[in-house]
Amino acid sequence: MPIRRTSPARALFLVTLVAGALAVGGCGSDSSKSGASSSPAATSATTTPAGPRPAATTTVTVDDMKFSPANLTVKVGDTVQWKFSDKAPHAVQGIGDAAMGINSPIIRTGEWSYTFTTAGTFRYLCPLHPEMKGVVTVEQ
Ligand SMILES: [Cu+2]
Repeated sequence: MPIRRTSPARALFLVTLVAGALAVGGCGSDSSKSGASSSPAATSATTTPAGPRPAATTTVTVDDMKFSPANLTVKVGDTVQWKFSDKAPHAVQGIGDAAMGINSPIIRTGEWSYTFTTAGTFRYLCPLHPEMKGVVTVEQ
C-alpha cells in the first residue's frame, strides 16, 4: 500500500526534475541563437510599409480661359486642386450625377480642391464659360 502510493509520486518527481533540467539546459544553450534570430525579424517587420500608397494631389491650372491639363487621371483617394489665376473669374462645376459634388465657388485667384473617393470618369465645366471643360478619370 505505501509502496504503491509513493512510487507514482516519486516517478512524477523524477520526471519533473528531468524535464526541468532539460528545459533549463535548452534555454541556456539557445538563448544566444534566439536573440540573434529575433532582430532580423524585427527589422523586416519595421521596413515593410503597411497600407496603401499615400494620397496625391494634382494641380489643374485655370488660366487663359482653359483648364490645363484638361484631361487628367488620378487614383481613388487623390485630390485635384484647381489653381485659378486668370483675369476672368471661373468656377469648377461637375457635369452629371456622379460629378455633383464637384462644385466650386466662383474664384478669380486662389485654389479649390476636391478629393475623389470613387472610381469613374468625372466631367466638369466652368459655368460662366461652358466652353471651358475638363475630365478627371479616377482609377481604383
Ligand atoms: Cu470660366
